[in-house]
Amino acid sequence: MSESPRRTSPADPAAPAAPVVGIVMGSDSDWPVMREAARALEEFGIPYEADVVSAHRMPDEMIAYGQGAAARGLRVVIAGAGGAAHLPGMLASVTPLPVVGVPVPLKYLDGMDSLLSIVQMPAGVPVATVSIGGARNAGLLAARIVGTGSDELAADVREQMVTFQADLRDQAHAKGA
Ligand code: RP5
Repeated sequence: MSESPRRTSPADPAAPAAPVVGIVMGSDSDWPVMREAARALEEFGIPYEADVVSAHRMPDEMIAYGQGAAARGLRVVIAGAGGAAHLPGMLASVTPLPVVGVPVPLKYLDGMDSLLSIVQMPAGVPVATVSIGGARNAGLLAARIVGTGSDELAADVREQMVTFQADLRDQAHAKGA
């Protein structure tokens, strides 16, 4: 793979802002899907971090990531995985933060296995699941969650979201014209 998810998004590389969204995935191979979440956050200027934290291959690191996420200043976790996709649900069980799950489609079963693994959570352990391969919406949902805050970043995201939605409306009108 030419690209790796191991990176953050400093708006100003000289003074990197602390990430408020954590993007994690089960494998490097999920990055081509998951980078759309990163791109959405970049559009809104939201600092994020991205890394591989596999529920099955790195269980201790995965638990440590979930347990430490809020204390490190993250406000949302976006977790993507394919197949027996336990990462989002396991993270949701150990963090008080909202977790957005992205079902990553693999070679077999068209991502239905990933979707059902992520969406069928027991009551009490919620994961906000987006569509199969829907990492862009995961990024946009995380942006909206960040936008519920009371700080400057949140106000800025809310303002941008209004413009973003107006653009969507204009594009829909243009298509209908
Ligand atoms: C899952 O297994 C990962 O999230 C990935 O979608 C899938 C395949 O992983 P690799 O074999 O490509 O590393 O845990």
